[in-house]
Parts: sequence; C-alpha cells; structure tokens
Amino acid sequence: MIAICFLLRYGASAQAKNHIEETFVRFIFIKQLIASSLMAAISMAAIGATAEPQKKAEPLSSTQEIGGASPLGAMKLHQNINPKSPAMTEAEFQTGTKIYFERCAGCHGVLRKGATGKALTPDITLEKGSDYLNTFIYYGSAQGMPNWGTSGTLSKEEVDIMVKYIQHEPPTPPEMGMKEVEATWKLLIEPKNRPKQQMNKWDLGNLFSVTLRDAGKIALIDGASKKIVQILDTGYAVHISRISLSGRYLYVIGRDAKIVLIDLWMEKPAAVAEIKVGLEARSVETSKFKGFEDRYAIAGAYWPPQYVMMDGDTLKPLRIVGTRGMTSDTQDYHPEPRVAAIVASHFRPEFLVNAKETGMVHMVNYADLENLKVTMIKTPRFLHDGGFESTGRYFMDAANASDKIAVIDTKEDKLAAVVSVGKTPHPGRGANFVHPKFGPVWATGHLGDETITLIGTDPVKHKEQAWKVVETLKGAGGGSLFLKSHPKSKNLWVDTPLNPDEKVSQSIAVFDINHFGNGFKSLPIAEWAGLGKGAKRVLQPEYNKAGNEVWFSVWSAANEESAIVVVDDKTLKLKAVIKDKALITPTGKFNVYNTQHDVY
Ligand code: DHE
Repeated sequence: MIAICFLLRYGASAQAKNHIEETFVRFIFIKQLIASSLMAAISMAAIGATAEPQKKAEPLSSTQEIGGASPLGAMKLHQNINPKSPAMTEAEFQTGTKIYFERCAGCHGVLRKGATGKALTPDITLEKGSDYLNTFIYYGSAQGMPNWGTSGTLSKEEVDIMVKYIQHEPPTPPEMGMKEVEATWKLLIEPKNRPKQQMNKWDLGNLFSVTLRDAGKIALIDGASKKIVQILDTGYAVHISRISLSGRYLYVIGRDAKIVLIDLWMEKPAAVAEIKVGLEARSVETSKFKGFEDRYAIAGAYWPPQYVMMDGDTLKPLRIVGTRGMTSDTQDYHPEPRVAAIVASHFRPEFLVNAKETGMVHMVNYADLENLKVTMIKTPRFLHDGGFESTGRYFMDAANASDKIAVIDTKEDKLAAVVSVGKTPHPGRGANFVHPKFGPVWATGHLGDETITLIGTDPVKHKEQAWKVVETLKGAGGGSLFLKSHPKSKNLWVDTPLNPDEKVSQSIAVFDINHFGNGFKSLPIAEWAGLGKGAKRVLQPEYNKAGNEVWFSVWSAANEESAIVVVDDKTLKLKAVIKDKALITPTGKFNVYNTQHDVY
C-alpha cells in the first residue's frame, strides 16, 4: 500500500522521491515508524502542502536525531563466529555492533528476532545471501527499510560490514538480575537526613522539570518567573520525568536506564538516590493508590526486558519481573518484549506496564510484593504510550503498529474496548476535554496521518459514544507526537515535530474545542522564539498549573540554540520566550502539579 501510494505520488519525480526519503531516513524514529512516517509525508503532500515548494525540515544533527543511540552500542559484546557466514574481523564486528544498536535494534530487536522490522537471524539472512542484503541495506525498501547507503548515513564499507554482521549469530547483551541492579544502587542521602518540610520557597506545583536530552541533565524552571532555578545531572539521553503523589519526589529516567531521584523539599533540590534498572529504558512511574502515596517506584527496561519495583524514597530495588513470554495474538514466544509506558492506577494498588512486543499489559498489584499478583491483559501489538481519560479509571493505551487504542478498565482490571484510529497513534498521554456534542472525550494525534481522533469516554451519561470515535479532526499534517488540553481550557493543542515540511514542524495547531468546524489556527512558535539556524522542531505542549499558559519546546541540535516558548491559552498570544545557554535540546516538560495528578 505504501509502495503504491509512494510510486503513484512520486514515481514521476526522482527529486521529490529523494526529498521525502532523505528527510525521513534522517529520523531515527524510523527504526520503529518509518512506514507510517512515509505515509505522513505522502498525506502531507496529498492535502496540498506542496502548493508552494516545501522547505524541508532540517535534521537535528548529522548522526542521531529523533530517538537516540541505544547505550548498548557502546558495549563490547561477545563475537559468536558462524563458520558458514562471511568472515569478519573483531574490529569489523565491533563496528557492526555499534551500528546495529545505534540504527537497527529499535526495529529488528536486540536479538534480531524481529519487532517492527523483520527478523534478521542467520537462518534467514544466510539464505538471502550477501548481494541481496547489500541491496536492501544500501537502497532500503518501500516497506519501511531506510536507504542507509543512498542517504549517506552509512558508507559503502559500513554497509559491507552490516551485510556480514547480520549473517553471524547476534551477540546477546548481558542480563541484569537483582545482584547487578543492586550493585548500581546509590543511596546518596538517607530519608532520615532529609528535610521534614519544604525548605525552599519555590511554588513546587508550578515548577517544570525540563528534559535537556543531549546534555544528560534536567532544568527546573519556575512557572511564574520563567527562570531556570536549577540544573541537575541525570542520565544519558534523558527521557521523562514523573512526580510522586505528594509532589515531593521527582523521578527522572534516561535511555541508559539510570533513574535519579530528586527531593524537591531540600533547600537546594538534589539527587538523593540513583540506580540503573537495566541497560536501556524509557519509563518510570510511582505508586498513586490511596495509602501507597510515594511508597513505591517502578521502572521498565528495553533491555533486559523487565521491570523493577523499588522503594519510592530510596530506590532500593525490591522485585524484578521479566516480560519474556507469549504474544497476545499468535501466542508465539517473544524473547525481548520491551517495556514502554507505565501508569499507576488510582483505583487499585497497581501499576499498568506495557510490554510492547507481546501486546500484553501487566497489571501488577504492589500490595504484596512477596506474593505478587499480575493480571495479564491481552491487547493489540505494539504497545507504546498512553494516558488516562478524565476520571482516571480507564487507561487509553496506544498499540501504535496496529493503529488501535486499547481501553483498559483499572477498576475491573479488564479490557473494556479496542478502538480503531488513524495511522500510528502517538498520544503521549493524550488530551481530555468535554466535546460540545459528545461529552467527555480523549484525543490522540498520529505519526502516520494528519488526523486527530476523538474517542468518547463517558460510559454512564454518553453510553452511545463510549469507546467510539465520535469525531476525526484534520490537523496540520502527519508526524504528530503530542497533544494537550486542560480542564480549564477551551483549546486543543497538537504538535507535528516530525512532519517533513519545516513550516509544519516549526508551528503548532490549535483548535477551539467548541468550534471544531472552524478548523485550526497555526501559530509560528519557532519564529516567535527568534532563534538562528537549526531544526527548531516544536513539540510537547504542556500547561502550567493554572491552565492558562501553554509551554512549547523549540528543539534544535545540541550545538545550536533552542528555546521554550510560552503562549497565553486564552488570547493565543506570545507570553514569554525562555532562552539560556544551558537550555540544550529541551524536549519533554513536566509541570509538577499536572504530572502529579494526571491532568492532561
Ligand atoms: Fe519518547 C514518552 C519511548 C523517542 C520524547 N517515549 C515515551 C514513552 C515511551 C517512549 C515508552 C512513555 C513513557 C511513559 O509514559 O511511561 N521515545 C520512546 C522510544 O522508544 C523512541 C521512539 C525512540 C528512542 O530511541 O528513544 C522515543 N521520545 C523520543 C524522542 O525522540 C523524543 C521526541 C525526544 C526525546 O526527548 O528523546 C521523545 N517521549 C518523549 C516525551 C515523552 C515520551 C517528551 C513523555 C510525554 C508525556 O507527556 O508524558
């Protein structure tokens, strides 16, 4: 289908084809999502964005952009030699390992058993042979394989190495059990030596924890003054922040699976504990059920495929659970189901853990860690991100490769519905608001098309619409990652940072939720930031505590200037631009109050 659309649209113009390919090949996000991203480009063109010549969005850097190199690429792994495979030296093997984990593992899996991309184990690759593999890697395929050679990302020699590399046995990165996890644990300040009350004068509820991705740090920014009040070191390619229910403890996780626990009550907030829950990870959460506030933390790893439960105030590891097991649909064994989003139930002492490749949500009851009860919910594959609808009872979970949202009832512990949406939903945590006609809805944008899907979420007063698509909006284009609204707002903000058209990736679409028929307004956020050159991708709307301001990241490469732009939610006018030398690659922003209470 993609191939047909692509050829129909671009077959006549090699230049246009190259343009689309080059732009998208530069996204490492492609490792999971290139097929849908191509669709985004195609649909962009189809909706007329090519009326004037499109200015191609700049890449963020010459090597890695969206996503980030897996930390596994830097490890020295054991070389398994297959005598039937083309010979390769140890140096070539190390280069192959590095490239594989930087570029390929996201799609094909650490063990090359296949995930979003095809399986690449020697039984398959040896049969295909070197010539076939070379063409495939060099030129890519319309099914989603990036053109690593023609895009200039890999040299001819590097492609040759990869051809040999994938015909040998895949190296297995080390496992990490309790002994290894515990060895990484550092309790920097014991709870008894911490303050008994808040010692600084900050308005903690309106503080923002801002990811400085490529600096391996976070910035704490005061919501009122818009000043950076502190910068703290965290992990490699920092990913997200989550906040304990009391609002005191901030948990920050990096792609290297390092969690840093920050005590916001200290006069000068600092790390009080840290740990590595694996070798590569993306998600962290904290217990939110009544009586368990701040008690436990949980983090999920991409490698080894497992989740680790810890003491909430010390990060002492308590229990590790592996996610390896059978897939939800074909019931085949999967050796590396990576842990994607984790949310904490408000209705039971439970965490909901997304095992991406198996399509299983593990509902982990933390009331008794010794006699752990895990309810396994079958959903479509591959699970990625999601959030609660407005009552906090139903988890709206994006199975992005299946174009579906699974609705999980956290009160009954069961799957309530599966809703078909657009191409490759990517909601972040999604957006909740009251639709003038259909009542409470939850919304998701898409990576693979320009639509925004609104799903009815009120099975009591709007039973007819519950778990159905009530309206589909047409946004600025594909390549959307996050969208947001707020209970006090009348607006829905939708980003498109991965759109290939610079005009679209550098602006934000805002809808008036009472007048969807009027379409959206486009605000030139990157232009308002007044920066020099750079990718200037605009992403992740985040409200302040009062719900009257929206903050946007304007994200350029590490060696270029980035900014945060604050917009008045009512007037849609620019309110502030936050610039600072320290603001290197700001991406995610997490308002303490909204994150603490799941307001989105
Ligand atoms: Fe994320 C959330 C995984 C790339 C910014 N990202 C998440 C979550 C997962 C995830 C599983 C949900 C966590 C949760 O809720 O517990 N992200 C991944 C990837 O696997 C992927 C695709 C590729 C990679 O190699 O990491 C990836 N993510 C990115 C980026 O490139 C982004 C845009 C910039 C960055 O900082 O790296 C990015 N991801 C974010 C943000 C969130 C997130 C800002 C939290 C959104 C929220 O509002 O909660």
